[in-house]
Formats: sequence, C-alpha cells, structure tokens
Amino acid sequence: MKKTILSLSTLALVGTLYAQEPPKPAYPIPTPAQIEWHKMEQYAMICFGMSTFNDMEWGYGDTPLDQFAPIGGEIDVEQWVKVCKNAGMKGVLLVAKHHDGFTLWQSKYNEYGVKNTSWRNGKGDVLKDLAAACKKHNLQLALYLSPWDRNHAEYGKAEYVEYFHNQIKELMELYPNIFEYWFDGANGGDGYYGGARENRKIANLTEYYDYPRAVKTIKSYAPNAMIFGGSLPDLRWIGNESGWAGATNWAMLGNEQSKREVSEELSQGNENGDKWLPGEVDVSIRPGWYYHKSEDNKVKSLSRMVDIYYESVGRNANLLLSFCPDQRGRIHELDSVRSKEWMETIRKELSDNVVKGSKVTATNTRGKSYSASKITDGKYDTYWATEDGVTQASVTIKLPRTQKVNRLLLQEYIPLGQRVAEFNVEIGTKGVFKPIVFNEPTTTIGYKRILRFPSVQGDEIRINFTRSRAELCINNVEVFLAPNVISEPNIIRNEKDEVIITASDKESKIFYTTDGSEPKIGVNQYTQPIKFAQKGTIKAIGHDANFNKVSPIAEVKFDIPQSRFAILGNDSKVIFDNNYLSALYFEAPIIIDLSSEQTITGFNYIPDQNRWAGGLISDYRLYIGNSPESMQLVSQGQFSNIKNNPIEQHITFAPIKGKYIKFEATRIIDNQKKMGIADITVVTK
Ligand code: FUL
Repeated sequence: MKKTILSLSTLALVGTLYAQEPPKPAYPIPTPAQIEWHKMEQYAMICFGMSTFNDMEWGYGDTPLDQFAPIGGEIDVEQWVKVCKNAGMKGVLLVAKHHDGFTLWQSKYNEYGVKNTSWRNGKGDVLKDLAAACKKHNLQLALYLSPWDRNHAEYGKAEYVEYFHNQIKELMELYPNIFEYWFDGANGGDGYYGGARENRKIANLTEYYDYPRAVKTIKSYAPNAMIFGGSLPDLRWIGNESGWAGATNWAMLGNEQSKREVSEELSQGNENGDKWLPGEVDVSIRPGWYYHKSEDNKVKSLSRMVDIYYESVGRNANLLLSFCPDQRGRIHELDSVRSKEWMETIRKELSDNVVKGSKVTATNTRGKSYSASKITDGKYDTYWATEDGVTQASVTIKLPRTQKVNRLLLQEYIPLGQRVAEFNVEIGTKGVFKPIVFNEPTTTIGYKRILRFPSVQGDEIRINFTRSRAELCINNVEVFLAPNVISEPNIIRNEKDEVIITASDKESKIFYTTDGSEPKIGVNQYTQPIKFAQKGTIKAIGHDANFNKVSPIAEVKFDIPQSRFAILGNDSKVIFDNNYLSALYFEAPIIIDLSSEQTITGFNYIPDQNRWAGGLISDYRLYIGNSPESMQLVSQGQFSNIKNNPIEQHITFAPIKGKYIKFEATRIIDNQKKMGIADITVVTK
C-alpha cells in the first residue's frame, strides 16, 4: 500500500514537471534559417536587363549589346533601393541573368553582358552597385540566375553546365551573404543559342543542371541562404504569379506526388507533407515582369495591392513583390508612389493593436510558462500551449473597452511545427457571443494569418480552435480597427457597348467624364450604364460622403466598339464582353468580322482568367484581310511566360487595312486541343 502511495506522488511530481516541458514538436519543423526567412515576410524582386530595352518578357538572346543603353547614361540603383525601403521590403532579389542570357555583372565567363555594352564604357556593374546600395540602406540581397539561357551556344550540352556552375561560384564568392537563391522553372525552347536559332529542350532537368552540386556551392558560402526551385529547394513556389496563396496554406509539402492538381497542392501545401517547404508568392506590381511603356496605366491598383498583402503575408506565405525599372534606369514614378501608399495603407490598417497586453483566459493551459497571456505579450518566443493530448481549446481576449474591430492577426509558434487545421472566432458583448463571419475558410494559421472582416462591435474576442494536428502553440494574437480605404472605381465596356462603372465599396458615389477631362465630385454622377459606342477615354472617381474621402481617378481608353464584331460561324459575343471570367474554347482558328474596314495596328488576346483555366495559347499566327478567303499573315510568334502569368497579350504591327482577322493557335500549353479566349480587342489607328 505504502509503495503505491509513494509511486502515485512521484507520478504527480513528474506530471507537474512534465507539464512545464514544451510540447513535443509536430514534425516536420522548419530549420532555424527557414524561421528567419519567415520573419522577413516581404522582399522585392528587380527585373531589369536587356528585356527593359527590347520591350520583351522573354528575350530571345540575340538583341544587339548596344541596345542596353539607359536614357541619360545612368542606372539609379539607389532609387530602386529607396523605393523598396518605402514599400517596407526587407531585401532585394536581383535577376542577375534572365532567360536571354544577358549578365548584369562583370562576369569573367561570358561576353553577352554589361561588360560589352557602351554603358559606362563597359565598366558598369549593376549587381555590384545594387549590393552597395542595399548595404547602405540596410536591405538584404538575393540572386536569381536563370538556368535556361537562350543566348549561350552550348546550351543543352555539358559545356553550358560548366559555365552555369562557374557563374554560380563567381557570384557566391562575390556575394556570400545572400538570403535567397532563385532557380527559375522556365526551361528550354526556342532561342538564339549562339546563332543556331533552334529549339532546344532538356529531357532531365535535375540531371542536366546538377542542382545538388549548385546547392552545395551556394551553401558552402551562404549556409543560411534559402533555395527556390531546382531539385533541393528550401521553399516552394505558390503555383501562380498573380499574388495569392491558398486560404488554407500548410508550410509542408509531401515528397509523394499527391492526387490533387499541382497548382492546388502548391497554393495550399499539404497537411500530411513530410518536408517543411513554405510558400513564396512572387508577383509583379505590373502585369508583366519587365518594363513596358504600354503598361504604365496598368500598375496594380491600391486595392489589388492590399488584397495581395492579405492573401500572401496574411496567409502564411512570404511576398516577393517585383519592380521593373524603366529605360531611364529608374523605377517609374507610378510604381514608386503606388508601392509607398500601399505600405502606408497596410501600416495604418495594422498599426494600433487594441489587445496589446490584454487579459486572456483559456479553457486549457499547459502551465504557468505557457499561460494564455503569452499571446498578447508581444514576444515571439513565448507562447500559450495546451496540455499533452489536448488539441481543442478556446482563448478569450478582453478588448480595452466596447469598440469596433475588423482585423485579426494570429501566429503559431512554428519552431515546433504548424498545427492548427480549423478554428472560428466570436465577438462578445457582456458575455453574449456571436460568430464573426469571414469570407474565406478559417483553417490554417502557420507563421502568420491575418483576417479581414466587416466591423463588429464588442468587448471580448473568443477564438475556438476546433481541430489541430497536435497540442496548440499560439504565440501571438493582435486585433485592429482598420480605417476604410476607398480605391478607384472599376470601368468596363460590355458587348452592348455599355460602360459599367462600379465603386470599390458600398458607401461611395461615382462621378465620371467621357471626354478625357478630370472627373469632379458632384458633377455627372454615375447611376446607370452609359452607352459608349465610340473610341475614347472614360475617367471616374469615387467619393465617400460619410468620411469625405476621395478615391484615386480610374481611367480606361477604349478602341472601336466591339459590339459590331462577330465570330464567323458562331453567334456568341462572349469574347467581346470585357468579362475575363467568361470564355470560349475553339478547336480551329477563328475569324473575326469587324463589320467594316479598319486600319489595324494591334491585337490583344486575353486568356481565360478563371483560376485553373486551360487553353492558353503559347504560339500563334495572325492574319488580316478584306475577305475570309484572302488574308495576309501579319504576325506570328510566342506569348512568353503565359503558362505562369496568363495576362493580356499584345501583338503590335505596322498599320494594315482589313475587315477580317484570323487568329490561329499553333501551340497550346500542355498540348491541349482547344484554345481558350476570354476576350479579344483590336487597336486601330
Ligand atoms: C518566371 C519567369 O519566366 C519570368 O520571366 C520571371 O522571371 C518570373 C519571376 O519567373 O517564371
């Protein structure tokens, strides 16, 4: 009997001690370098090079070196760094060599680079200057070196691989402190290849590039650098280039091929994955990655940029926001202003954490060191945890007073793994709780999750964790009341030539002009669709009278009306309706009847913009003529990078008269049979 009592008390003692132990890790867990990378949250990419001067997205590798000629003779890398700083970026990743093979540094291994241009008499070095500017302004540096090289004569052979590895070593010797190294996935295709001008495909990428050797070289200089792409990555591509991670987003991924679509697996990760491979959202501030004057009016809107923040950093992913300096060697004013106002907006929205230091209670706690108040103490390494085996629990946080709130930020203590799989949130007033309604699933948290919801009023917030892979470990919760942002209205013209303008929020009124002049508050209010069957510019502004807030001005230039266009042999108007979510699929070329002869200078193709859409045309031919029987070939080519970034594609050519346009796909991504078209517009003289 005595013996039993003794052992019971020993057990109790062990139990108390044991309860103070941290929970066991829920594997897989991040490496210390991965944790540091998570904490960076957002950094910039710079796409600048020969493509800036030849107006292409994927240079062929044959643009003459003298075309690399910044207007005014200088490249203002310090301005790039200042723009990045103002946008809250923690580092800069430079595309040191893109698929066109042009190198931005003084490499001793190739001739197609800055060293053979007239810029600074061939003595300039963009990378060196950028590294110095980053150091000066306290930003970290990262590098992108494209494996695919459309310039190199030996691409596809062993000699090129040696060259590729030599340059990796050369870069690492020069910049051993980088935080990330990018191996882009685009590989093989048409190219200049030292004059061969042919198509070269690599059958086995991992074997050919010998990524393990490359990673070994990189890590021997920069052990903490994160590797993107290749065969031994430390992080994963999020599966799209439009700026979002899945609302459910696990930092883990499986080695085994999952049954889900690849893009879904990449955007959401895998709860059962056996490797810590967190997502990185790469997105450009413009539609394309390189600067094109034609996209000056397409810098992403403030509201789109804000969405991108919440759908990347706010969804357990890091954001890699890309800037494209222009031919002056500067980031365009429109982009610098937009990115600055974006960061100021985010900071305003998330600056005043109303629950900092607040009193918190929990339905289960592991012991004093893991008490619920750890989630509001502002320290990263202290966290609230539940007892062994307890995977469901709630925390209730006191608001300082009865007030409105509309943002919730949550963090799991990821050094011990990602655990939470489902939760819900309630707002309480005097002990009566009501659910908060979100417009996205509340599943995963990970390093960080930030949720937006319409303002609700109360004096307490309760978070119920209803499913978790293991004991709960939450290290931070913040709550905010973000001010209302009013962004520019959205302007479209439908297939009936009606212009429809929608405000970014329910509260504001819209005022517009149709003659290109500036819209004024109180003059010409938009109340219903406007008939606009002509070429011209519509401008609109939003006004929120409650707060006397004005939106930026939206502006859209329309060409000749599409209502008169028809597809021969098909009555549908869907590809002329300006709605990029409605699309048609065709097995054969289409002929468009413009209804009257026009002098045509351009043709735009908008692929189906639905999330997992197919039918992406990669190679095309375009014919124009005055009858469907006699048409002349005016352009043929490739829409580069359309698979990853299926944005509007432009074809421009010398003015040509015609009433009919024939559009033919000569290759469709993934060898699909049908070409998908959301919209077609033409540019006339
Ligand atoms: C893509 C590339 O093909 C684009 O040109 C760009 O560099 C982007 C960041 O990655 O896959």
